[in-house]
Amino acid sequence: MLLRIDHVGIACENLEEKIAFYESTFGVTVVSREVNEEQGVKEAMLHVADGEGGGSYIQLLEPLHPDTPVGKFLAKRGEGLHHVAYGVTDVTQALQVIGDTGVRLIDKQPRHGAMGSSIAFLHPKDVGGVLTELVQSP
Ligand code: CMX
Ligand code: CO
Repeated sequence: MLLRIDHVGIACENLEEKIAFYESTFGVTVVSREVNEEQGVKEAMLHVADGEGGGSYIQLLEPLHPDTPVGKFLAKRGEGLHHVAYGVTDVTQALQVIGDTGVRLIDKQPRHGAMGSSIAFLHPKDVGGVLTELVQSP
């Protein structure tokens, strides 16, 4: 069902500072910057590699407000790895199959993600403490 690791989501206090760090330390480049009001983030995608069904990326996330998923995460845990996102062919179908196993779906249907993708989250408490995102590339 999983095609590849689409991205790792990293929570940070200052997006521009973290972009500069990743670019100078790892030689990766930003391919997309977006504000996603629905997810409460200002974000950048940095390209790492190409894979089956799409690329793989580092997603840097700065909260738009304290009362958002990433804002709450920063207040509780500080900067660091926020979620892992797997590429799938069909998010709606993957949600159905995974939901049937009893894992709680944060999103019952796909939402809009970075770069025109469709995304959905699985509850970290049912995935061994890992907030997990499914991504269908456009
Ligand atoms: N990874 C692992 N565990 C996490 C977590 C994370 N990122 N965020 C929260 N948790 C844990 C908390 O530690 C807490 O555990 P305890 O009860 O043991 O303390 C529990 O989940 C509940 O956490 P909370 O702080 O009360 O937060 P909420 O329940 O309000 O929200 C969650 C948690 C996962 C439902 C919410 O963050 C969410 O809906 N996330 C999905 C959307 C999202 O993250 N969007 C931003 C990224 C957008 C993108 O990638 O494009
Ligand atoms: Co993500």
